[in-house]
Amino acid sequence: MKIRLIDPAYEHPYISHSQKVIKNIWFAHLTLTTLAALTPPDIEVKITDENVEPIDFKEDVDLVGVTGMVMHAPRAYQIAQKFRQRGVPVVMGGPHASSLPHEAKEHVDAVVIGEAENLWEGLIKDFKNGCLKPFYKADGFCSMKKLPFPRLDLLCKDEYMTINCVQTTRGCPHQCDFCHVTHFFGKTYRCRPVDEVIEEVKRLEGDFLVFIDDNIAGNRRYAKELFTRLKPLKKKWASQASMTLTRDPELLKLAAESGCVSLFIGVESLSEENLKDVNKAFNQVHQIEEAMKAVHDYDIMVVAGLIFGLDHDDEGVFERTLRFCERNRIELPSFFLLTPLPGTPLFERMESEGRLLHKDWAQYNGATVVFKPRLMTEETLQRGFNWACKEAYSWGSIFKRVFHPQQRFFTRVLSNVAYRRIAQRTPEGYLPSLSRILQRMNDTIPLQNTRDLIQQVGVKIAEKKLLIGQKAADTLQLYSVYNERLKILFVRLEGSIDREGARELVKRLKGALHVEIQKVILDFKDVRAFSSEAIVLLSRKGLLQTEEGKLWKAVNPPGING
Ligand code: B12
Ligand code: SF4
Repeated sequence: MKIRLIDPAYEHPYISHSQKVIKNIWFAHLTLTTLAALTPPDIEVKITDENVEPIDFKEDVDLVGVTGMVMHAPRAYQIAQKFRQRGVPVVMGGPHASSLPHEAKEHVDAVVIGEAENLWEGLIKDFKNGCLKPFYKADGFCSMKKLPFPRLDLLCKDEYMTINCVQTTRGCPHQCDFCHVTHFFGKTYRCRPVDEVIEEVKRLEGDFLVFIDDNIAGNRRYAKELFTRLKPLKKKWASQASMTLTRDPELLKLAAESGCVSLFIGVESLSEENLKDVNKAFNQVHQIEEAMKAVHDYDIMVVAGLIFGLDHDDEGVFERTLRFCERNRIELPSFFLLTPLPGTPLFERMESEGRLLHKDWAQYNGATVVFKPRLMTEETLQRGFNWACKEAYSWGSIFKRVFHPQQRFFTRVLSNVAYRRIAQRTPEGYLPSLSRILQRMNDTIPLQNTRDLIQQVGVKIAEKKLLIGQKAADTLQLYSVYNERLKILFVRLEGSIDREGARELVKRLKGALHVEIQKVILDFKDVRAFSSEAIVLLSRKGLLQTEEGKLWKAVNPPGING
């Protein structure tokens, strides 16, 4: 019996990678090599990764297995159709088929839902006996002990940057709303026995490998043991981890000592509200810069995953995020557009809010807007994203991020050059017209004179037992968000306002006036102290008026709710 396992290619004018790029940055995932290893030895099994070699649709095979993420689904269905037309049965599994098994079943003969470890052999038996079932659903999660080593020998090894991929854990202890991992694995985090991982690593040729885990440090005790055991092997490795890894200096040190050279870290957003919205508040915004520095201190490169299009992202997000990457010398900024993947809580929310633009899965690729963003139009989000992708890999930005006296200088430059090739194919974008204004609006205003500040009094004291005897904050922080759909600029003020601060605020607000802005709402709720001169000035300029219908509208101005 002959089985052909297929990984569909993704055909897209600028997202698909050329052979050259695949060779520079791509590593083979472990899906089909794992499945091949689970196949009984009396069966001839072969793999085609369509990204690197064409499929032979005329091949003499008995059964075809297709995998695929959401974006690959339409191509997977085409492939299935071609084989089925010839009478060759097709089985589909993987992230997409597991999320939407009934949709998949319309295109294939059998669907595997979830992990294949406990199902594949039985499925093959059923096939041999002519009683293939329509669905095979994993009943719980498989044991991580004694997993067969993936059949890396079946890959065209020279077509990838590396085929040295190893998985040490499955799942993730977190549950971010946009992520497919917890949906697929439930809230489990399973670790393979360290001995088995070490054995697998020892068998790899060459000195570089990728741990394809979703979060290699999800269990710190396990990770510490693994890294300690890796040290003597003197390999170099790359992987993915959540930011929580950076909070354990011992773990980070061990990672570096065991050969870690690069980590993909899901930073996702620089907005606390965004992170809270998607259940990722464990990424603490005020700690991000420190976290990046901690990783760099060990000469580990950072590939930072950053998402655009979250509900609190306005037109300023693109420039703000790119400047953050430059300031923190992020080696490889990796921007994604928020993508509601079927099966995730994000998908359910977007669908119930009627915000999905369509269900053309091929467009669910992380680089195409497929939903209605909250604070901007689809077009602004798409163009801003394109701008950020291109701009991040302009020579100017590469220079700012990469030219500093740390190790691995050439690796940093070469990987940026490879990413630049991809970025250059992105269609033209533009920086939204209000971006500069929004950057400037949010700069902190330092206080000049704290002597005559009057603490806010009244209801606040009674309600919050705040302020009496407290020192006033010595800065004024502005949090400005523009809603392109409503054409309103919201400015939340926090800290203290003296006369100079009020002047600067007036200047900035006047400077911010733009044809696009039809109203500015100023929220004074979090202002702890004003000087009387500041109140006079703000009032004279009309910034404390609370009436509707005016260009400026104050919410919680001093002396009313304060
Ligand atoms: C390595 C990896 C990558 C590599 C892939 C390199 C490559 N050559 O493709 C990189 C980093 C480049 C990558 C990129 C992307 N990835 Co990725 N990636 C992974 C990761 C971490 C591991 C994949 C792996 O090897 N798993 C190990 C194998 C053993 O598990 P498995 O694939 O699930 O297979 C098992 C079962 O599903 C089942 N099975 C699977 N297929 C089939 C087929 C048959 C016939 C049968 C019977 C069974 C079966 O059996 C296997 C054994 O149990 C997964 C997360 C994960 N834990 O799987 C994400 C993941 C697959 N990626 C994901 C995404 C979204 C992407 C991107 C689209 C991100 C983006 N926005 O750009 C891109 C797309 C790239 C592309 N063009 O294909 C999502 C997919 C979600 C979805 N529902 O589509 C995942 C699940 C991660 C996540 N956070 O949600 N990725
Ligand atoms: S930390 Fe990463 S892998 Fe874990 S649930 Fe969140 S996005 Fe997914």
